Amino acid sequence: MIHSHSECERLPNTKHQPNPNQFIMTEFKMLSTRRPLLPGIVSILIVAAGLQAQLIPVPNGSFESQSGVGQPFGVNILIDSWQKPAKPAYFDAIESTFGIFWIQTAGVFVDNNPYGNRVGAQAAFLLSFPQVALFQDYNTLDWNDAAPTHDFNAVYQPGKSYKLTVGLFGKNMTEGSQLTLSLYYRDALDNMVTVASTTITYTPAGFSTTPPLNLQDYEVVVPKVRGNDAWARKHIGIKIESTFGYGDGYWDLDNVRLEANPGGGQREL
Ligand SMILES: [Ca+2]
Repeated sequence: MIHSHSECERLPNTKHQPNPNQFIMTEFKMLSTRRPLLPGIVSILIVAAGLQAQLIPVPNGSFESQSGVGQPFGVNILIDSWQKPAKPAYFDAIESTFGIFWIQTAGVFVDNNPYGNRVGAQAAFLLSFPQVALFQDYNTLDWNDAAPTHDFNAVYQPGKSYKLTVGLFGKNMTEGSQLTLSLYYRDALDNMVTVASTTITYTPAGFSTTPPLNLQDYEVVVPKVRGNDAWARKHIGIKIESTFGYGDGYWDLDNVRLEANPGGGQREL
């Protein structure tokens, strides 16, 4: 237990006052005397809790907002908490030729033709054009943020490994279309630098549309972070990107989960 300097200073003042911690400790000692097994059980519980995976909340990781209720096709292209990349130059021609706007290439939708393992009422989609993406880190801006909210506030802590899991399904795409899931950090120049990634390749057989439909979990794992890794103590970023395709189909996704795992008991500071 590490006490801060101010806490140490405060201790003498509380000496002659009722001290709740002292009372609890006294009670605990009495219990221990009566039940000698208890301290052993307590230490086992502490060890078990220390090794459990810790879920890190990902804001709007279930794509429930903004709601698509009442919108055409139940789709809302305004996604809270996630940022969309700027329109790439190649997409100007798509906009003028096909009338599809960059802002429309990703959105959330009311899942009326449901995936059995969807969470909540909505999922998200990315059209299979290259560079269509959703990403989120400590400093990203969603559609109506004037300044970063810092709601997604997680760092790569030395001694822990990290796992990103996303439920995915691909539909109607050219075989070989690809989506990449990444965990990244920002370097000193604010560039996104990938720490680990997983690329999923679409095949009709791999994503059979014969009911019942279920999203398939894909994972990205960052091995135990070491203190001298470039990403150590940097904020975690999540990116979901259509990396190859012709825009002829789409990827559906839901239930973005991020967890930290204590890495085998050895701390590296
Ligand atoms: Ca959802």
